[in-house]
Amino acid sequence: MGEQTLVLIKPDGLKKSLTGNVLTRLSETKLDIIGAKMVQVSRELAEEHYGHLKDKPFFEELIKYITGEYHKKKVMALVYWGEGAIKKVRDICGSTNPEEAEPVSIRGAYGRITTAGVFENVIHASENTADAEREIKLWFEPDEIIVDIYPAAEVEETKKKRRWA
Ligand code: IDP
Ligand code: MG
Repeated sequence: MGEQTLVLIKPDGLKKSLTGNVLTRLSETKLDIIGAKMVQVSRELAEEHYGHLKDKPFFEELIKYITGEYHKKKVMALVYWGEGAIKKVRDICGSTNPEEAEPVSIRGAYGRITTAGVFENVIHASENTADAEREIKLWFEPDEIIVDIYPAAEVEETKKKRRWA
């Protein structure tokens, strides 16, 4: 059965021009990309995404890292879809701590630990199906994903939005 997972190329990955390398590594999984976009991460989005780590001593540094304070103020967000997507992507990412990650994994090859103690590990990938659902719904609107992975409803909206002038 197909499943989906959220991938973020974090600000250090973009600053180090690793987008191509990371996408090439992920293409080994033969999974489908069903959503992709660049995002400037607000503090609000960062705190929501990493809400489960709020009590950790590195939380404030982590928020600064993911909002791009140390690199570029952008991340690339992707949804990968296919059989065993969550595990396949996590395996290629490697361990959370880049010093403990397999040298040939993305984090092992490109990650580092800063002197402030942040694990700059290039990539985020959902850990399980519940996290994947929460994270994909946080980062993407239904119409930004080309497969109907979760139920969505049509709603009447009067919110202002920008169009090309
Ligand atoms: P994961 O990204 O492998 O799922 P999580 O425990 O969910 O790991 O942590 C989210 C992010 O927070 C990590 O990717 C890493 O950037 C950072 N992080 C996690 N643990 C530590 C730590 O012990 N020190 C510093 N940063 C950490
Ligand atoms: Mg995690």
